[in-house]
Amino acid sequence: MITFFTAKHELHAPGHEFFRGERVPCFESPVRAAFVRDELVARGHELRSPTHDSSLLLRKVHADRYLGFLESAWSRWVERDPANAKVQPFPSVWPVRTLRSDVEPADFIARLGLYSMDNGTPLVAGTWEAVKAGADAAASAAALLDTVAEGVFCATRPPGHHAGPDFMGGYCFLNNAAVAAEALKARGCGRVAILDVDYHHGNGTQSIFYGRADVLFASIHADPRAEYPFYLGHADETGEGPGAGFNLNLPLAAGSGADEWFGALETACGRVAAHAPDALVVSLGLDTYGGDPLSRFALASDDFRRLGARLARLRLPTVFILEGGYAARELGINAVNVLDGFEAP
Ligand code: SP5
Ligand code: ZN
Repeated sequence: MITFFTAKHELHAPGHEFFRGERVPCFESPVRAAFVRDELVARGHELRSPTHDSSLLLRKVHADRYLGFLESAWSRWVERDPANAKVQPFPSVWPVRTLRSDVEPADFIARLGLYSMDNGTPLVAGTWEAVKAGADAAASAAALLDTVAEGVFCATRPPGHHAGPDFMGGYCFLNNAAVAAEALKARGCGRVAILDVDYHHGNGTQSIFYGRADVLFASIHADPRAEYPFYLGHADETGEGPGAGFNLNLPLAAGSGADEWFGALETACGRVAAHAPDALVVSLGLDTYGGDPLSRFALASDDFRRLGARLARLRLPTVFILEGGYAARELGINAVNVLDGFEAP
């Protein structure tokens, strides 16, 4: 499968994150993409550099003031104190209910809190360049789909599906799946479906399209009562206004097995087919793997072939976007198994 890949992802290589208030090494690290790249090359898939600029599409997906903040965040952080060049900034205060988010504070950490849903999304000097390259890959994949290919993969990191209209979170900054969907719309697709199979609910993608009927969002994920992102992803979130009925959440109990997972996949595929989209975007998280260090589903490597084969039966032009998956060594095998299952005769 034609795959967009660029070494620019290496510019986003934070040293640590927080877990239960303690500093721990980052789960979301450059070796993830290296394992995916190596497996793609070993199995004969073609790697290409992004060809399209996503700037205009990003303005459809994200608020201008959020994009402005993100693009200049590192310069502002280091301007505040040159010693910050060696420090990862984290938010420590958030505008929760009753507090105002319409007034942008002057203080950098206060603005970081305004634009973050958690303290688990470290920002470094190269973050903007890396995430912009990921969004460019999503735009490039959509451009190939209508002429050249039935399936295109974006082997990009960091992931994107937790990033909402005006906030980062869950290792995500720019919502690549939403960029791909908007790119497909701009290229003439009347209806698009996004199927999110990451272990975690794609809260950012859901929120971006929650009021829209043209972009269906369907997601299979761990019940947010027990798992990140905790505050979105319940079954009763079905869309609002014109988007009512165009959001489908299929939460499963943490610990669910492959049978339950593939049962939910059938339901999701049925809803996608009923939408009759012109193209499909798959938020391809591989953290449903039994060996994943963050997650509690139990898919085996062969199950990812089965996932790819089931998606192929939808017979839709499909953009695959890499999301989570933290068993780095197996990530390449599992991701490429999906692609090979999709392309198998
Ligand atoms: C894209 C994506 O998969 N983002 C996931 C963000 C999850 N962030 C919360 C991490 C919590 C760490 N839990 C560690 C459990 C170790 N047993
Ligand atoms: Zn995930």
